[in-house]
Amino acid sequence: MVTATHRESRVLVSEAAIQHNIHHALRRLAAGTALLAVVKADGYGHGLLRVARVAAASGATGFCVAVLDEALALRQAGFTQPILVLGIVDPRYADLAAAQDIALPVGSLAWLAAALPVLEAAKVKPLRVHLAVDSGMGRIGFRDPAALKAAAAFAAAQSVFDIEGLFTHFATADAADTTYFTTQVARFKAMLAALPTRPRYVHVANSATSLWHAACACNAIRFGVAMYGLNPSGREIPTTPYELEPALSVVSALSFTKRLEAGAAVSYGATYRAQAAEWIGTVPMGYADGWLRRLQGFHVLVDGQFCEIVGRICMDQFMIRLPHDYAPGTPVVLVGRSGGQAITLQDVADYSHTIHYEIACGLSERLPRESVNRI
Ligand code: PMH
Repeated sequence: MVTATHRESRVLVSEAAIQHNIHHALRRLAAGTALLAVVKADGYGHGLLRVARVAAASGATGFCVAVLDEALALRQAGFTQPILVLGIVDPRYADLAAAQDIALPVGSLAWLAAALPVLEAAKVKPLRVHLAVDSGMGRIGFRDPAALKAAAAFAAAQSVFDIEGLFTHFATADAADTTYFTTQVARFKAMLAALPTRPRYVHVANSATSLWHAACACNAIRFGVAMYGLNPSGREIPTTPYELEPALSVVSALSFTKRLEAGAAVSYGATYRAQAAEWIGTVPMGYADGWLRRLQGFHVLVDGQFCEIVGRICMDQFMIRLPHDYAPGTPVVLVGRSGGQAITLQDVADYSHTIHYEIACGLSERLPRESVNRI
Protein backbone atom coordinates (compact mmCIF):
# COMPACT_ATOMS: atom_id res chain seq x y z
CA MET A 1 0.00 0.00 0.00
CA VAL A 2 1.16 3.54 -0.75
CA THR A 3 1.90 5.63 2.33
CA ALA A 4 0.31 9.07 1.99
CA THR A 5 3.04 11.46 3.01
CA HIS A 6 1.48 14.39 1.14
CA ARG A 7 -1.55 14.44 3.41
CA GLU A 8 -1.87 15.71 6.97
CA SER A 9 -3.24 12.48 8.46
CA ARG A 10 -0.61 10.57 10.43
CA VAL A 11 0.16 8.36 13.37
CA LEU A 12 2.50 9.90 15.92
CA VAL A 13 4.53 7.51 18.04
CA SER A 14 6.22 8.54 21.25
CA GLU A 15 9.48 6.64 21.66
CA ALA A 16 9.81 8.08 25.16
CA ALA A 17 6.51 6.45 26.14
CA ILE A 18 7.64 3.04 24.89
CA GLN A 19 10.89 3.46 26.77
CA HIS A 20 9.03 4.49 29.94
CA ASN A 21 6.78 1.42 29.80
CA ILE A 22 9.70 -0.96 29.20
CA HIS A 23 11.80 0.57 31.97
CA HIS A 24 9.01 0.14 34.47
CA ALA A 25 8.36 -3.44 33.38
CA LEU A 26 12.06 -4.30 33.66
CA ARG A 27 12.27 -2.79 37.13
CA ARG A 28 9.74 -5.34 38.38
CA LEU A 29 11.46 -8.39 36.88
CA ALA A 30 13.83 -10.63 38.79
CA ALA A 31 17.43 -10.40 37.63
CA GLY A 32 18.05 -12.57 34.59
CA THR A 33 14.45 -12.48 33.39
CA ALA A 34 14.28 -11.61 29.70
CA LEU A 35 11.81 -9.11 28.28
CA LEU A 36 10.75 -10.10 24.78
CA ALA A 37 9.13 -7.14 23.07
CA VAL A 38 6.06 -8.25 21.13
CA VAL A 39 6.30 -6.33 17.87
CA LYS A 40 3.99 -8.37 15.67
CA ALA A 41 1.41 -6.75 13.38
CA ASP A 42 3.72 -3.83 12.65
CA GLY A 43 4.34 -3.26 16.32
CA TYR A 44 0.60 -3.20 17.08
CA GLY A 45 0.33 -0.50 14.39
CA HIS A 46 3.14 1.61 15.87
CA GLY A 47 5.74 0.54 13.28
CA LEU A 48 7.77 -2.68 13.48
CA LEU A 49 11.30 -1.37 13.04
CA ARG A 50 10.78 1.80 15.05
CA VAL A 51 9.40 -0.10 18.02
CA ALA A 52 12.07 -2.80 17.75
CA ARG A 53 14.81 -0.17 17.76
CA VAL A 54 13.38 1.64 20.79
CA ALA A 55 12.69 -1.61 22.63
CA ALA A 56 16.21 -2.91 22.08
CA ALA A 57 17.68 0.42 23.20
CA SER A 58 15.46 0.34 26.30
CA GLY A 59 16.61 -3.07 27.49
CA ALA A 60 14.48 -5.64 25.67
CA THR A 61 16.37 -8.92 25.27
CA GLY A 62 14.65 -9.94 22.07
CA PHE A 63 11.42 -9.96 20.11
CA CYS A 64 8.26 -11.93 19.52
CA VAL A 65 6.48 -11.73 16.19
CA ALA A 66 3.46 -13.54 14.76
CA VAL A 67 4.75 -14.74 11.40
CA LEU A 68 8.08 -15.70 9.86
CA ASP A 69 8.10 -12.71 7.53
CA GLU A 70 8.07 -10.29 10.45
CA ALA A 71 11.08 -12.10 11.90
CA LEU A 72 12.88 -11.97 8.56
CA ALA A 73 12.14 -8.24 8.31
CA LEU A 74 13.83 -7.72 11.68
CA ARG A 75 16.88 -9.74 10.62
CA GLN A 76 17.04 -7.87 7.31
CA ALA A 77 17.02 -4.60 9.24
CA GLY A 78 20.04 -5.82 11.17
CA PHE A 79 18.54 -6.91 14.50
CA THR A 80 20.66 -9.74 15.93
CA GLN A 81 18.67 -10.30 19.15
CA PRO A 82 16.70 -13.51 19.81
CA ILE A 83 13.43 -13.64 17.86
CA LEU A 84 10.54 -16.01 18.50
CA VAL A 85 7.68 -16.51 16.07
CA LEU A 86 4.47 -17.08 18.03
CA GLY A 87 2.31 -18.65 15.34
CA ILE A 88 2.84 -22.04 13.73
CA VAL A 89 5.07 -21.80 10.66
CA ASP A 90 4.84 -24.38 7.90
CA PRO A 91 7.65 -26.90 8.53
CA ARG A 92 8.83 -26.46 4.94
CA TYR A 93 10.31 -23.12 6.07
CA ALA A 94 12.19 -24.60 9.04
CA ASP A 95 15.54 -24.26 7.25
CA LEU A 96 14.91 -20.60 6.51
CA ALA A 97 14.21 -19.94 10.18
CA ALA A 98 17.25 -21.92 11.30
CA ALA A 99 19.54 -20.14 8.85
CA GLN A 100 18.39 -16.79 10.25
CA ASP A 101 18.54 -17.95 13.87
CA ILE A 102 14.81 -17.47 14.32
CA ALA A 103 13.06 -19.60 16.95
CA LEU A 104 9.79 -21.31 16.04
CA PRO A 105 6.96 -22.69 18.19
CA VAL A 106 6.19 -26.39 18.04
CA GLY A 107 2.84 -27.87 19.00
CA SER A 108 3.07 -31.43 17.75
CA LEU A 109 5.43 -34.30 17.08
CA ALA A 110 4.16 -34.32 13.49
CA TRP A 111 5.59 -30.83 12.99
CA LEU A 112 9.01 -31.94 14.20
CA ALA A 113 8.88 -35.00 11.98
CA ALA A 114 8.02 -32.85 8.95
CA ALA A 115 10.74 -30.28 9.72
CA LEU A 116 13.43 -32.93 10.26
CA PRO A 117 14.18 -33.77 6.59
CA VAL A 118 14.00 -30.07 5.65
CA LEU A 119 16.63 -29.23 8.26
CA GLU A 120 18.79 -32.26 7.47
CA ALA A 121 18.82 -31.40 3.77
CA ALA A 122 19.68 -27.77 4.40
CA LYS A 123 22.65 -28.44 6.67
CA VAL A 124 22.04 -25.25 8.61
CA LYS A 125 22.60 -24.63 12.32
CA PRO A 126 20.08 -26.21 14.70
CA LEU A 127 16.60 -24.76 14.68
CA ARG A 128 15.67 -23.19 17.99
CA VAL A 129 12.25 -24.46 19.03
CA HIS A 130 9.90 -23.39 21.79
CA LEU A 131 7.49 -26.15 22.77
CA ALA A 132 4.00 -24.65 22.97
CA VAL A 133 1.70 -25.82 25.74
CA ASP A 134 -2.03 -25.42 25.39
CA SER A 135 -2.94 -25.00 29.03
CA GLY A 136 -6.39 -23.69 28.19
CA MET A 137 -6.16 -21.05 25.46
CA GLY A 138 -7.27 -23.70 22.95
CA ARG A 139 -5.17 -22.23 20.17
CA ILE A 140 -1.86 -24.04 19.62
CA GLY A 141 0.27 -26.43 21.61
CA PHE A 142 0.49 -29.74 23.44
CA ARG A 143 -2.42 -30.52 25.71
CA ASP A 144 -1.16 -33.76 27.12
CA PRO A 145 2.05 -34.32 29.18
CA ALA A 146 2.81 -37.65 27.44
CA ALA A 147 2.61 -36.07 23.98
CA LEU A 148 4.84 -33.20 25.11
CA LYS A 149 7.35 -35.63 26.58
CA ALA A 150 7.43 -37.72 23.39
CA ALA A 151 7.98 -34.66 21.21
CA ALA A 152 10.72 -33.34 23.50
CA ALA A 153 12.45 -36.74 23.37
CA PHE A 154 12.18 -36.80 19.57
CA ALA A 155 13.68 -33.30 19.27
CA ALA A 156 16.40 -33.98 21.82
CA ALA A 157 17.53 -37.02 19.83
CA GLN A 158 18.07 -34.94 16.66
CA SER A 159 20.99 -32.55 16.38
CA VAL A 160 19.00 -30.29 14.05
CA PHE A 161 16.76 -29.17 16.92
CA ASP A 162 17.65 -27.04 19.90
CA ILE A 163 14.85 -27.06 22.48
CA GLU A 164 15.25 -23.50 23.62
CA GLY A 165 11.93 -22.87 25.28
CA LEU A 166 8.65 -24.00 26.76
CA PHE A 167 5.72 -21.63 26.87
CA THR A 168 2.02 -21.17 27.21
CA HIS A 169 -0.47 -18.37 26.75
CA PHE A 170 -3.22 -17.33 29.15
CA ALA A 171 -6.76 -16.65 28.01
CA THR A 172 -7.83 -14.58 31.03
CA ALA A 173 -4.75 -12.97 32.60
CA ASP A 174 -6.50 -9.63 32.03
CA ALA A 175 -9.66 -10.60 33.91
CA ALA A 176 -10.52 -9.62 37.48
CA ASP A 177 -11.70 -13.20 38.11
CA THR A 178 -8.55 -15.32 38.42
CA THR A 179 -10.20 -18.76 38.55
CA TYR A 180 -9.42 -19.81 34.98
CA PHE A 181 -5.97 -18.25 35.13
CA THR A 182 -5.16 -20.41 38.16
CA THR A 183 -6.36 -23.51 36.32
CA GLN A 184 -4.05 -22.72 33.42
CA VAL A 185 -1.07 -22.16 35.73
CA ALA A 186 -1.63 -25.59 37.32
CA ARG A 187 -1.90 -27.29 33.92
CA PHE A 188 1.28 -25.61 32.72
CA LYS A 189 3.17 -26.68 35.83
CA ALA A 190 2.13 -30.29 35.22
CA MET A 191 3.36 -30.05 31.64
CA LEU A 192 6.68 -28.54 32.71
CA ALA A 193 7.13 -31.37 35.19
CA ALA A 194 6.80 -33.88 32.33
CA LEU A 195 10.04 -32.66 30.78
CA PRO A 196 13.29 -34.28 31.90
CA THR A 197 15.13 -30.95 31.71
CA ARG A 198 14.03 -27.36 31.94
CA PRO A 199 14.61 -25.46 28.67
CA ARG A 200 16.61 -22.20 28.72
CA TYR A 201 13.46 -20.07 28.42
CA VAL A 202 10.26 -20.90 30.22
CA HIS A 203 7.71 -18.18 29.55
CA VAL A 204 4.03 -17.68 30.17
CA ALA A 205 3.55 -13.98 30.74
CA ASN A 206 1.86 -11.54 28.41
CA SER A 207 1.47 -7.93 29.57
CA ALA A 208 -1.49 -8.70 31.82
CA THR A 209 0.39 -11.50 33.57
CA SER A 210 3.42 -9.26 34.06
CA LEU A 211 1.23 -6.54 35.57
CA TRP A 212 -1.15 -8.50 37.78
CA HIS A 213 0.47 -11.89 38.29
CA ALA A 214 4.12 -10.92 38.59
CA ALA A 215 5.00 -14.17 40.36
CA CYS A 216 4.38 -15.95 37.05
CA ALA A 217 7.15 -14.23 35.14
CA CYS A 218 9.22 -17.47 34.88
CA ASN A 219 12.42 -16.34 33.16
CA ALA A 220 11.02 -14.40 30.21
CA ILE A 221 7.98 -12.24 29.57
CA ARG A 222 6.33 -11.52 26.25
CA PHE A 223 5.57 -7.86 26.68
CA GLY A 224 3.09 -6.54 24.16
CA VAL A 225 0.24 -4.13 24.65
CA ALA A 226 1.53 -2.55 27.87
CA MET A 227 4.75 -1.62 26.06
CA TYR A 228 2.52 0.59 23.92
CA GLY A 229 1.01 2.09 27.06
CA LEU A 230 -2.35 0.38 26.86
CA ASN A 231 -4.10 -1.40 29.71
CA PRO A 232 -4.51 -5.06 28.63
CA SER A 233 -7.79 -5.36 30.49
CA GLY A 234 -9.39 -2.36 28.83
CA ARG A 235 -11.27 -0.83 31.77
CA GLU A 236 -11.82 -4.04 33.78
CA ILE A 237 -8.74 -3.68 36.04
CA PRO A 238 -8.09 0.05 36.18
CA THR A 239 -5.12 -0.06 38.53
CA THR A 240 -1.69 -0.91 37.19
CA PRO A 241 1.51 -1.17 39.26
CA TYR A 242 3.04 1.66 37.26
CA GLU A 243 1.57 4.29 35.01
CA LEU A 244 1.21 3.09 31.44
CA GLU A 245 2.05 5.87 29.06
CA PRO A 246 0.21 5.63 25.71
CA ALA A 247 2.61 5.81 22.79
CA LEU A 248 0.25 6.49 19.91
CA SER A 249 -1.68 9.48 18.70
CA VAL A 250 -3.60 9.98 15.45
CA VAL A 251 -3.75 13.45 13.98
CA SER A 252 -5.00 15.10 10.84
CA ALA A 253 -6.02 18.56 9.64
CA LEU A 254 -9.16 19.97 8.08
CA SER A 255 -8.96 19.69 4.31
CA PHE A 256 -12.14 21.65 3.59
CA THR A 257 -14.77 23.62 5.47
CA LYS A 258 -18.18 25.01 4.55
CA ARG A 259 -21.37 26.39 6.01
CA LEU A 260 -24.42 24.20 5.46
CA GLU A 261 -27.97 25.48 5.58
CA ALA A 262 -30.52 23.76 7.85
CA GLY A 263 -31.68 20.47 6.36
CA ALA A 264 -28.64 19.98 4.09
CA ALA A 265 -27.36 16.40 4.01
CA VAL A 266 -23.89 15.04 4.69
CA SER A 267 -22.25 11.93 3.20
CA TYR A 268 -23.44 8.62 1.75
CA GLY A 269 -27.01 7.70 2.46
CA ALA A 270 -27.73 11.31 3.48
CA THR A 271 -28.07 10.01 7.03
CA TYR A 272 -27.20 13.34 8.62
CA ARG A 273 -29.06 16.59 8.10
CA ALA A 274 -27.90 19.91 9.50
CA GLN A 275 -30.23 20.95 12.33
CA ALA A 276 -29.65 24.61 11.66
CA ALA A 277 -27.01 26.52 9.75
CA GLU A 278 -23.84 24.61 10.63
CA TRP A 279 -20.12 24.70 9.92
CA ILE A 280 -18.95 21.36 8.60
CA GLY A 281 -15.31 20.36 8.25
CA THR A 282 -13.86 17.55 6.17
CA VAL A 283 -11.09 15.36 7.61
CA PRO A 284 -8.90 13.53 5.07
CA MET A 285 -9.00 10.09 6.65
CA GLY A 286 -11.48 7.24 6.34
CA TYR A 287 -12.13 3.58 6.78
CA ALA A 288 -9.32 2.67 4.37
CA ASP A 289 -7.01 4.23 6.96
CA GLY A 290 -8.57 2.14 9.73
CA TRP A 291 -10.93 4.84 10.95
CA LEU A 292 -13.91 2.52 11.17
CA ARG A 293 -17.21 3.28 9.53
CA ARG A 294 -18.96 2.55 12.81
CA LEU A 295 -17.28 5.62 14.34
CA GLN A 296 -20.06 7.75 12.85
CA GLY A 297 -21.44 9.77 15.78
CA PHE A 298 -18.14 9.61 17.71
CA HIS A 299 -16.00 12.72 17.98
CA VAL A 300 -12.59 14.23 17.31
CA LEU A 301 -10.87 17.23 18.88
CA VAL A 302 -10.43 20.56 17.16
CA ASP A 303 -8.89 23.36 19.14
CA GLY A 304 -9.56 21.55 22.43
CA GLN A 305 -13.25 21.02 21.61
CA PHE A 306 -15.09 17.77 20.91
CA CYS A 307 -16.61 17.80 17.42
CA GLU A 308 -19.10 15.14 16.36
CA ILE A 309 -18.42 12.96 13.33
CA VAL A 310 -21.50 13.56 11.19
CA GLY A 311 -22.73 11.42 8.34
CA ARG A 312 -21.18 8.17 7.21
CA ILE A 313 -17.44 7.77 7.29
CA CYS A 314 -16.20 7.41 3.71
CA MET A 315 -13.21 5.41 2.52
CA ASP A 316 -10.82 8.39 2.64
CA GLN A 317 -12.70 11.27 4.27
CA PHE A 318 -15.23 12.05 6.96
CA MET A 319 -17.07 15.14 8.11
CA ILE A 320 -17.36 16.80 11.50
CA ARG A 321 -19.56 19.55 12.89
CA LEU A 322 -17.50 22.55 13.93
CA PRO A 323 -18.53 25.09 16.56
CA HIS A 324 -17.69 27.87 14.09
CA ASP A 325 -15.65 28.40 10.97
CA TYR A 326 -12.09 27.08 11.01
CA ALA A 327 -9.60 27.45 8.21
CA PRO A 328 -8.53 24.41 6.18
CA GLY A 329 -5.29 23.18 7.69
CA THR A 330 -6.59 23.49 11.27
CA PRO A 331 -5.25 20.51 13.29
CA VAL A 332 -7.64 17.68 14.14
CA VAL A 333 -6.84 15.16 16.87
CA LEU A 334 -8.46 11.76 16.44
CA VAL A 335 -6.52 10.04 19.24
CA GLY A 336 -4.51 12.10 21.70
CA ARG A 337 -4.73 15.44 23.44
CA SER A 338 -5.89 18.87 22.37
CA GLY A 339 -6.24 21.71 24.83
CA GLY A 340 -7.32 20.14 28.10
CA GLN A 341 -9.21 17.31 26.40
CA ALA A 342 -8.18 13.81 25.35
CA ILE A 343 -9.45 10.94 23.24
CA THR A 344 -7.83 7.58 23.97
CA LEU A 345 -7.64 4.43 21.88
CA GLN A 346 -9.80 2.91 24.63
CA ASP A 347 -12.48 5.57 23.97
CA VAL A 348 -12.39 4.74 20.25
CA ALA A 349 -12.56 1.03 21.04
CA ASP A 350 -15.48 1.46 23.45
CA TYR A 351 -17.48 3.43 20.89
CA SER A 352 -16.85 0.87 18.17
CA HIS A 353 -17.49 -2.14 20.45
CA THR A 354 -14.03 -3.59 20.17
CA ILE A 355 -10.67 -3.53 21.96
CA HIS A 356 -7.87 -0.98 21.62
CA TYR A 357 -5.61 -3.70 20.17
CA GLU A 358 -7.86 -3.90 17.13
CA ILE A 359 -8.01 -0.14 16.61
CA ALA A 360 -4.21 0.23 16.84
CA CYS A 361 -3.51 -2.72 14.53
CA GLY A 362 -6.13 -1.55 12.08
CA LEU A 363 -4.49 1.82 11.39
CA SER A 364 -3.42 1.19 7.84
CA GLU A 365 -0.09 1.52 6.15
CA ARG A 366 -1.46 4.52 4.23
CA LEU A 367 -0.95 6.58 7.40
CA PRO A 368 2.68 7.62 7.85
CA ARG A 369 4.18 6.89 11.27
CA GLU A 370 6.23 9.69 12.78
CA SER A 371 8.27 9.76 15.94
CA VAL A 372 7.52 12.48 18.42
CA ASN A 373 8.89 13.07 21.87
CA ARG A 374 5.60 12.94 23.73
CA ILE A 375 2.06 12.64 22.42
N1 PMH B 1 2.24 -13.96 23.68
C1 PMH B 1 1.40 -14.44 22.76
C2 PMH B 1 1.46 -15.88 22.41
C3 PMH B 1 0.45 -13.59 22.18
O1 PMH B 1 -0.39 -14.09 21.26
C4 PMH B 1 0.40 -12.23 22.56
C5 PMH B 1 -0.59 -11.27 22.03
C6 PMH B 1 1.32 -11.78 23.52
C7 PMH B 1 2.22 -12.68 24.05
C8 PMH B 1 1.34 -10.37 24.01
O2 PMH B 1 0.16 -10.07 24.66
P1 PMH B 1 -0.13 -8.61 25.20
O3 PMH B 1 -0.13 -7.71 24.00
O4 PMH B 1 -1.49 -8.70 25.80
O5 PMH B 1 0.95 -8.29 26.13
N2 PMH B 1 -1.52 -11.80 21.15
C9 PMH B 1 -2.71 -11.26 20.87
C10 PMH B 1 -3.61 -11.90 20.05
O6 PMH B 1 -3.38 -13.05 19.48
N3 PMH B 1 -4.72 -11.21 19.96
O7 PMH B 1 -4.57 -10.14 20.71
C11 PMH B 1 -3.34 -10.14 21.29
